[in-house]
Amino acid sequence: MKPYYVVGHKNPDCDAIVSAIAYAALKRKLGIDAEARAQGTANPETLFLLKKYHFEQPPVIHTAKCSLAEIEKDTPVLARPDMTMKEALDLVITQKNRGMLVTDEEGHLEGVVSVSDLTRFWITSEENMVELMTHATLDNIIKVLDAKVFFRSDAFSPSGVVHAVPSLSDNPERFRGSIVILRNSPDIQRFVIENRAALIIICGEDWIDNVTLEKAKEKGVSVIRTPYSVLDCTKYIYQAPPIEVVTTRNVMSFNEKDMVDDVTKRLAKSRFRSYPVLDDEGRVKAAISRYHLFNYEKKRFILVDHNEESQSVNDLEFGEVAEIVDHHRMGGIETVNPINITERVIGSTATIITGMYRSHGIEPDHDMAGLLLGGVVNDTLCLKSPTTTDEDREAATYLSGIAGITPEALNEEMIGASMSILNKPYLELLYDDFKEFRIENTRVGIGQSPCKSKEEFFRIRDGFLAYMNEVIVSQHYDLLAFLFTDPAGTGSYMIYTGKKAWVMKEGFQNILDENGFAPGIMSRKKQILPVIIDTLNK
Ligand SMILES: [Mn+2]
Repeated sequence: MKPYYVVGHKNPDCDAIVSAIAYAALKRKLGIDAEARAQGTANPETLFLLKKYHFEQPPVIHTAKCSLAEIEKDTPVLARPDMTMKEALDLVITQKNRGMLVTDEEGHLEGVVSVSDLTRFWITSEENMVELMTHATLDNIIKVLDAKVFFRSDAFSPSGVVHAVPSLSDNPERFRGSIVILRNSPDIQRFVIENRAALIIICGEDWIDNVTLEKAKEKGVSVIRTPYSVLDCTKYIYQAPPIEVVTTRNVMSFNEKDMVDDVTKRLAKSRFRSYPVLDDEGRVKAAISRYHLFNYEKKRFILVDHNEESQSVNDLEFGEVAEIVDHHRMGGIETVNPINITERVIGSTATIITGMYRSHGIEPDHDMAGLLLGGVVNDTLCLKSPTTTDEDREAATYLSGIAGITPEALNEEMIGASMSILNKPYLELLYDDFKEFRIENTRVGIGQSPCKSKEEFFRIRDGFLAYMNEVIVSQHYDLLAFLFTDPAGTGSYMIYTGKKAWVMKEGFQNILDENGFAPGIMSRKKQILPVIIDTLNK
């Protein structure tokens, strides 16, 4: 079974990362296999928090689709090219007729051998049988016949013709270079040796007279003895050639990184039963059949700090949403089965998760409490954002007690670690946290970023405003506004432009000070948008 993946939204903030880690840990404490994932790298203040409390950054997940590496497959039945067809048949039969993958010494795929490849010769023409047998080595023949060697000639090069139980009246020409299966009758043996057979195979008695053997050595004819009957011997000897002779090459194969849905499409055009799955070096890792592609276990997700598909893992429809824990507006996600949703009007998802620890009677340890506290203070601007509730404050007090640090002190440390807006390209700064609204016929865009100090704001203001003026022209906004918000939660510096810029000026005239600072203003949704709507409708 795959674990549940607990994952926050795209472009992850601190709350998204913290909630994923903390909720996955809680699930595991409750005996449920869960792992945190992230949709991107954590920002600098989150990385600081993770390091401070000894957590790893969650691995990044790119898609809800599964690759072949992530689904169940068959263990491949592997064979080397020099294996005899008999060994291959025996193996295939014990493996319930799955195909065999032929590889070189390093495991690189050379081709596929199916049961039909191994048995086709039974119904083929005599010519083909002869051709096939020219590939049989003496070692392979000895192996398939369990044979004992009386004499082996170094110059074994069979014509491919096999004779069984010849008679003295046969045409002597027939025996040159052939393999002859016979019983222990010295006169026949000598007759065949005299006519330069390549090999004689003695069935039955384990014995050859010295005179005959000397003659064989003299003429360069190999002599072996098998315990099998003539009938079995004739059957098995045709299974002596190595499987490389019947290997199908250039077969369709897949890389373990290929996505299941792509593979399914490609398989629809092909008719084999089983296909090799390779790594990047072309080495065989597994075998896959249609069964695996239509019956695989999908990835299951627990979404935290978001509930909208557009903010969630790519290709979410290929996975399953099992649960949602969030504090945003509902954005419509469809599920196959009923699921648990915890959707609260509250300052941070970390607060909700803290409540879940407590309701299960599990106290977060020192590090986990510090982590959760970081999530709460970061998402609520140190409990000063208008979205902050009593429950957030209470959770912060509780976590603060365990972690041994005040919310303010932790927030300060995180702000210290955060990236200065002066180091960000304007484009990133504008769009990293950007929301667009359409009010009547007015197109409004509002961006927001934490800003550590008044000095930073003054240094960036003019240049950034000029950039926003360019964006207004190219993107046709009627109003473009930006909030530089104090992460300690005192308020925001505001700049705005566009032909409807008067809306901001008029709407906030009683709030903005001479520096463009709006004390206590931190929320677009709760504090900016309502004013814009009111002012426009006046
Ligand atoms: Mn949040």
